[in-house]
Amino acid sequence: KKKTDILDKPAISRALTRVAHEIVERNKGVEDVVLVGIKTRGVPLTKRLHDKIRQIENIEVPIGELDITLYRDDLEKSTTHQDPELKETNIEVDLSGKTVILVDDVLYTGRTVRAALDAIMDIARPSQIQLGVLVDRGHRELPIRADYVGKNIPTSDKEIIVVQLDEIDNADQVSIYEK
Ligand code: 3GP
Ligand code: 5GP
Ligand code: MG
Repeated sequence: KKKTDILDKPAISRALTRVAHEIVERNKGVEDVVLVGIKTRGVPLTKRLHDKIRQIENIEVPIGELDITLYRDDLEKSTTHQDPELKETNIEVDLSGKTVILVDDVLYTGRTVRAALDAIMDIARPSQIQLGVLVDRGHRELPIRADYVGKNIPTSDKEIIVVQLDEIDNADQVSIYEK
Protein backbone atom coordinates (compact mmCIF):
# COMPACT_ATOMS: atom_id res chain seq x y z
CA LYS A 1 0.00 0.00 0.00
CA LYS A 2 1.57 3.21 -1.15
CA LYS A 3 2.05 5.99 1.36
CA THR A 4 4.35 8.70 0.05
CA ASP A 5 6.48 9.54 -2.94
CA ILE A 6 9.91 10.66 -1.75
CA LEU A 7 12.02 11.21 -4.86
CA ASP A 8 10.90 11.79 -8.45
CA LYS A 9 13.09 11.60 -11.53
CA PRO A 10 14.68 15.07 -11.26
CA ALA A 11 15.27 14.58 -7.52
CA ILE A 12 17.02 11.24 -8.10
CA SER A 13 19.17 12.87 -10.78
CA ARG A 14 20.11 15.78 -8.52
CA ALA A 15 20.95 13.47 -5.62
CA LEU A 16 23.23 11.40 -7.88
CA THR A 17 24.85 14.55 -9.26
CA ARG A 18 25.66 15.61 -5.71
CA VAL A 19 27.01 12.16 -4.84
CA ALA A 20 29.18 12.20 -7.98
CA HIS A 21 30.66 15.54 -6.84
CA GLU A 22 31.21 14.17 -3.33
CA ILE A 23 33.04 11.14 -4.75
CA VAL A 24 35.33 13.39 -6.81
CA GLU A 25 35.92 15.73 -3.89
CA ARG A 26 36.55 13.11 -1.21
CA ASN A 27 38.98 11.16 -3.41
CA LYS A 28 40.67 14.27 -4.86
CA GLY A 29 39.80 13.08 -8.35
CA VAL A 30 38.89 9.60 -9.52
CA GLU A 31 42.20 8.22 -10.83
CA ASP A 32 42.07 5.08 -8.68
CA VAL A 33 38.31 4.81 -8.20
CA VAL A 34 36.29 1.76 -9.29
CA LEU A 35 32.52 1.63 -8.89
CA VAL A 36 31.05 -1.77 -7.93
CA GLY A 37 27.27 -2.12 -8.09
CA ILE A 38 25.28 -4.60 -6.02
CA LYS A 39 22.65 -6.24 -8.20
CA THR A 40 20.01 -5.51 -9.20
CA ARG A 41 19.45 -1.79 -8.79
CA GLY A 42 22.93 -0.91 -7.62
CA VAL A 43 24.13 -1.65 -11.15
CA PRO A 44 22.23 1.06 -13.09
CA LEU A 45 23.19 3.45 -10.28
CA THR A 46 26.90 2.80 -10.95
CA LYS A 47 26.33 3.57 -14.64
CA ARG A 48 24.59 6.83 -13.82
CA LEU A 49 27.40 7.83 -11.43
CA HIS A 50 29.95 6.88 -14.08
CA ASP A 51 28.23 9.23 -16.57
CA LYS A 52 27.98 12.07 -14.08
CA ILE A 53 31.63 11.70 -13.05
CA ARG A 54 32.62 11.78 -16.73
CA GLN A 55 30.75 15.06 -17.10
CA ILE A 56 32.62 16.51 -14.11
CA GLU A 57 36.13 15.08 -14.57
CA ASN A 58 36.19 13.77 -18.14
CA ILE A 59 37.38 10.39 -16.84
CA GLU A 60 35.75 7.00 -17.44
CA VAL A 61 35.59 5.30 -14.04
CA PRO A 62 35.61 1.48 -14.35
CA ILE A 63 32.50 -0.41 -13.25
CA GLY A 64 31.96 -3.91 -11.86
CA GLU A 65 29.05 -5.79 -10.35
CA LEU A 66 28.31 -8.22 -7.54
CA ASP A 67 25.21 -10.36 -7.09
CA ILE A 68 24.52 -10.82 -3.39
CA THR A 69 21.33 -12.55 -2.34
CA LEU A 70 19.80 -14.57 0.40
CA TYR A 71 20.06 -18.33 0.10
CA ARG A 72 16.58 -18.59 1.51
CA ASP A 73 14.47 -16.29 -0.58
CA ASP A 74 11.70 -15.94 1.96
CA LEU A 75 8.44 -14.07 1.52
CA GLU A 76 9.52 -10.96 3.34
CA LYS A 77 12.59 -10.68 1.11
CA SER A 78 14.23 -9.14 4.12
CA THR A 79 17.84 -9.54 5.13
CA THR A 80 16.92 -8.97 8.77
CA HIS A 81 18.77 -11.48 10.99
CA GLN A 82 19.86 -13.42 7.90
CA ASP A 83 23.17 -13.62 6.11
CA PRO A 84 23.11 -12.91 2.40
CA GLU A 85 25.80 -14.57 0.28
CA LEU A 86 27.66 -13.92 -2.92
CA LYS A 87 26.01 -15.42 -6.02
CA GLU A 88 27.95 -13.92 -8.87
CA THR A 89 30.82 -11.53 -9.53
CA ASN A 90 31.54 -9.62 -12.71
CA ILE A 91 34.54 -7.40 -12.16
CA GLU A 92 37.08 -7.19 -14.96
CA VAL A 93 39.32 -4.53 -13.42
CA ASP A 94 41.94 -5.47 -10.85
CA LEU A 95 40.76 -3.96 -7.57
CA SER A 96 44.15 -4.22 -5.85
CA GLY A 97 45.37 -0.82 -4.71
CA LYS A 98 42.14 0.82 -5.90
CA THR A 99 39.49 2.80 -4.09
CA VAL A 100 36.43 0.62 -4.48
CA ILE A 101 33.07 2.33 -4.10
CA LEU A 102 30.27 -0.15 -3.43
CA VAL A 103 26.93 1.09 -4.70
CA ASP A 104 23.49 -0.14 -3.68
CA ASP A 105 19.96 1.20 -3.91
CA VAL A 106 18.91 0.78 -0.28
CA LEU A 107 20.98 0.35 2.89
CA TYR A 108 19.02 -1.37 5.66
CA THR A 109 20.53 -3.91 8.08
CA GLY A 110 23.99 -3.70 6.50
CA ARG A 111 24.19 -7.47 5.99
CA THR A 112 24.30 -7.24 2.21
CA VAL A 113 27.21 -4.82 2.41
CA ARG A 114 29.02 -7.07 4.87
CA ALA A 115 28.73 -9.94 2.39
CA ALA A 116 29.92 -7.64 -0.41
CA LEU A 117 32.98 -6.62 1.63
CA ASP A 118 33.79 -10.30 2.16
CA ALA A 119 33.44 -11.02 -1.53
CA ILE A 120 35.70 -8.13 -2.52
CA MET A 121 38.38 -9.01 0.02
CA ASP A 122 38.39 -12.54 -1.41
CA ILE A 123 39.14 -11.26 -4.91
CA ALA A 124 41.66 -8.51 -4.21
CA ARG A 125 43.20 -6.11 -1.74
CA PRO A 126 41.80 -2.64 -2.47
CA SER A 127 43.54 0.27 -0.75
CA GLN A 128 40.15 1.50 0.41
CA ILE A 129 36.46 0.57 0.21
CA GLN A 130 33.71 3.17 0.43
CA LEU A 131 29.93 2.82 0.29
CA GLY A 132 27.36 4.82 -1.63
CA VAL A 133 23.60 4.26 -1.49
CA LEU A 134 20.61 6.00 -3.02
CA VAL A 135 18.59 5.53 0.17
CA ASP A 136 19.58 4.91 3.78
CA ARG A 137 16.47 3.65 5.56
CA GLY A 138 18.12 3.02 8.94
CA HIS A 139 17.77 -0.12 11.16
CA ARG A 140 21.39 -1.25 10.97
CA GLU A 141 22.22 -4.62 12.56
CA LEU A 142 25.98 -4.22 11.93
CA PRO A 143 28.48 -1.37 12.40
CA ILE A 144 28.24 -0.25 8.77
CA ARG A 145 27.55 3.24 7.42
CA ALA A 146 27.45 4.83 4.00
CA ASP A 147 30.01 7.41 2.85
CA TYR A 148 27.60 8.81 0.25
CA VAL A 149 23.81 8.95 0.71
CA GLY A 150 21.31 10.14 -1.89
CA LYS A 151 18.57 10.52 0.70
CA ASN A 152 18.14 9.50 4.33
CA ILE A 153 14.65 8.10 4.78
CA PRO A 154 13.90 7.08 8.36
CA THR A 155 11.47 4.13 8.22
CA SER A 156 9.62 1.86 10.60
CA ASP A 157 10.17 -1.87 10.12
CA LYS A 158 6.63 -2.14 8.75
CA GLU A 159 7.53 0.12 5.85
CA ILE A 160 9.45 -0.68 2.70
CA ILE A 161 11.13 1.63 0.28
CA VAL A 162 10.25 0.98 -3.34
CA VAL A 163 13.01 2.06 -5.70
CA GLN A 164 12.15 2.21 -9.39
CA LEU A 165 14.81 2.96 -11.98
CA ASP A 166 14.19 3.58 -15.69
CA GLU A 167 16.70 0.93 -16.80
CA ILE A 168 14.75 -1.80 -14.98
CA ASP A 169 11.31 -0.48 -14.08
CA ASN A 170 10.56 2.06 -16.83
CA ALA A 171 10.08 4.68 -14.14
CA ASP A 172 12.33 6.76 -11.91
CA GLN A 173 10.77 7.00 -8.49
CA VAL A 174 11.42 6.32 -4.80
CA SER A 175 8.36 5.80 -2.58
CA ILE A 176 7.47 4.51 0.88
CA TYR A 177 4.99 1.64 1.13
CA GLU A 178 3.29 0.08 4.12
CA LYS A 179 3.92 -3.73 4.13
P1 3GP B 1 17.29 -4.94 -5.90
O1 3GP B 1 17.83 -6.27 -6.28
O2 3GP B 1 17.23 -4.00 -7.01
O3 3GP B 1 17.99 -4.36 -4.71
O4 3GP B 1 15.62 -8.27 -2.98
C1 3GP B 1 15.06 -8.19 -4.26
C2 3GP B 1 14.41 -6.84 -4.44
O5 3GP B 1 13.40 -6.66 -3.47
C3 3GP B 1 15.41 -5.73 -4.26
O6 3GP B 1 15.75 -5.19 -5.50
C4 3GP B 1 14.70 -4.69 -3.44
O7 3GP B 1 14.41 -3.56 -4.22
C5 3GP B 1 13.39 -5.30 -3.03
N1 3GP B 1 13.19 -5.21 -1.60
C6 3GP B 1 12.21 -4.51 -0.99
N2 3GP B 1 12.30 -4.62 0.32
C7 3GP B 1 13.36 -5.41 0.58
C8 3GP B 1 13.97 -5.86 1.79
O8 3GP B 1 13.55 -5.54 2.91
N3 3GP B 1 15.07 -6.63 1.66
C9 3GP B 1 15.57 -6.98 0.44
N4 3GP B 1 16.68 -7.74 0.41
N5 3GP B 1 15.04 -6.58 -0.73
C10 3GP B 1 13.94 -5.79 -0.64
P1 5GP C 1 20.45 -4.92 4.07
O1 5GP C 1 21.31 -6.08 3.71
O2 5GP C 1 21.21 -3.66 4.38
O3 5GP C 1 19.42 -5.26 5.12
O4 5GP C 1 19.57 -4.61 2.81
C1 5GP C 1 20.16 -4.10 1.68
C2 5GP C 1 19.68 -4.78 0.44
O5 5GP C 1 18.31 -5.19 0.58
C3 5GP C 1 19.74 -3.81 -0.71
O6 5GP C 1 20.29 -4.43 -1.83
C4 5GP C 1 18.31 -3.40 -0.94
O7 5GP C 1 17.99 -3.48 -2.29
C5 5GP C 1 17.47 -4.39 -0.20
N1 5GP C 1 16.54 -3.68 0.68
C6 5GP C 1 16.47 -3.69 2.01
N2 5GP C 1 15.44 -2.96 2.46
C7 5GP C 1 14.86 -2.46 1.35
C8 5GP C 1 13.75 -1.61 1.12
O8 5GP C 1 13.04 -1.16 2.01
N3 5GP C 1 13.47 -1.31 -0.16
C9 5GP C 1 14.21 -1.77 -1.20
N4 5GP C 1 13.87 -1.39 -2.43
N5 5GP C 1 15.24 -2.58 -1.03
C10 5GP C 1 15.56 -2.92 0.23
MG1 MG D 1 19.63 -3.66 -3.77
